[in-house]
Amino acid sequence: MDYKEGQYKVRDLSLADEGRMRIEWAESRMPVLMALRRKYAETQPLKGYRIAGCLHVTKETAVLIRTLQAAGAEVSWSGCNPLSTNDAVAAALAADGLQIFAWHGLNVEEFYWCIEQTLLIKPNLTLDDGADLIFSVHNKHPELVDTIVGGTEETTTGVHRLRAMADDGALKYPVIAVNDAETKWDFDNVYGTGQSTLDGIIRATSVMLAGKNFVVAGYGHCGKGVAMRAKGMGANVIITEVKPTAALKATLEGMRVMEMDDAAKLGDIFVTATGVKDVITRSHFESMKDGAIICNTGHYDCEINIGDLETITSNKRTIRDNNEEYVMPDGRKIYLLAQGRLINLSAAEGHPSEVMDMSFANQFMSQIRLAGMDKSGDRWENKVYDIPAEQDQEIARLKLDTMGLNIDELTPEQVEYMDDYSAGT
Ligand code: 9W4
Repeated sequence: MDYKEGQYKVRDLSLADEGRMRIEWAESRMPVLMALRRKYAETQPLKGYRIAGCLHVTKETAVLIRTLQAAGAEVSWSGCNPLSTNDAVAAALAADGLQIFAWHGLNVEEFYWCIEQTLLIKPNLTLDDGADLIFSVHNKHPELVDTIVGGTEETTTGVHRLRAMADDGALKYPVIAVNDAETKWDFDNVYGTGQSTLDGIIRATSVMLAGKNFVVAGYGHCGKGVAMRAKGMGANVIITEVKPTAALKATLEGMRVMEMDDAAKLGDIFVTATGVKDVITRSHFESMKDGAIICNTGHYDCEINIGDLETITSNKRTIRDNNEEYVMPDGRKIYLLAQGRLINLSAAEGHPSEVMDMSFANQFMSQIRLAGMDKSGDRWENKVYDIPAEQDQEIARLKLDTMGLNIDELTPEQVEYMDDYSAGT
C-alpha cells in the first residue's frame, strides 16, 4: 500500500503509468467532457471551490476529476464501492497530485476511513454515487454542513434516499439529482447496459450469439437494451415479462414473448434484467437444455436462485473466469456467469466511456450550477433538484456536435404554428 498522510492512500503508485494510459484512452472517447474542459478551463467557474467526491474510481471518473480540476476546483476523492476501484487509475491520480483514498478490495472500516479523509479538505461541494458521502457529512460531520453549498448524486438509489431525507426535513443542503437527467439514465440503461452485458457474456464464454435462443427476463430499459443488441448480433430473442404494456411493446418490436416456464425449455442463453428476485428457479433449471448459459444484469444478485441451482446439481467447477459449470444428476450442464452478480460489471468494464461521457457531463454541469448559485448569492432550499430540461438538450447537442452530426431547427413560423391554439386542426 502507498500512503502519504492527508494526500493519498492507494494500492501501488508504480501502476501510475498504466493508469495514465487508461485515462488517456477514456479521454479520447469522452468528447463532451473534453469540450467542457476546454471551455471552462478559461473561465474557471470552480475556482475557490473544494469538492469531496465519492464515486467509482474508474478511467471515466478520472476524466471527470481532471475536468473538475481544470475548471479550478480543488478535489479530494474516495471510491463508492470496494470492488469498483481500478488501482492503476487510482495510482495515476495520486501520482498527479490528487488527494485520493481508494484501493480495490478495501473493507467496510477502510471504506469509511477513506470518506473521512476526503472530508479533511472541508468541502463546499460534494459529489456522490449512492449518497454515502452526504450521509457521512450529515451523521458524523454536521459542523461541515454550513459551509457546503450543495451536492450532486449519480444514482437512482441515492436519489431515492435523499428524497426521503428531504421529505423528513433532514437534508441540510440542496442536492441535484444527476440520475434523473434523460441524457444519464436513459442512455446508461439502454445503450450502456445493452452493450456491456453482451460484452460480459462474450468475455466469460466466447460463445457465438448468432442463431442462439437468447432469453431476456424483463423488458424495462436494461432488458430492452440487451434484447436489441442480442438481436443485432443475430440471436433469436425471447422476452419474459410481468407487465402487460412492456410485453406488448416487446411483441411489437419483433421479439417473441412467453412465460419463463416455456422459455426455460428453449433458451441457450438467459439474462435476467428485472430488479426482482426468483426470476429463474428450480423448475426452470430442471427443464433447461444441456449447455444453457445463465447470467444477471438486473439490480440484485437474487434474480437467479442460486440456492436452488446448488441443491439440484451434484457437481460444480470453475471452467474459466466468471463461468461456473453445474452438473445435473442426469449429466446436463448449466453454466452460471459471475456467480449471478452483475455480468456487465463483473466480467466487463461497465458502461462504455462514450456513455459515461454524458452522465459525467451532467455531473460536471451540475457542480458548476451549484457554484454559480452560490456566487450569485442565491441559496436554494434544502431539497433534491432535477436537472433542467435545457441542460439535457445542451449535452445531447454537444454529443451530436462531437459526432459531426447536425440537426434541423424549428423556424419561428413552425414554433408559432405549434403554439397556435386558435387555428383549429
Ligand atoms: N462496479 C463493480 C461492482 C461490484 C463488483 C466478486 C469478482 C458501477 C458503475 C460504474 O459497481 C460497479 N463486483 C465484482 S466486480 C465489481 C464491479 N466482483 C464480484 O467476484 C468480481 C460500478 C460507472 N462506470 C461505468 O459503468 C464505466 N465507468 C464508470 O465509471 C462503475 C463501476
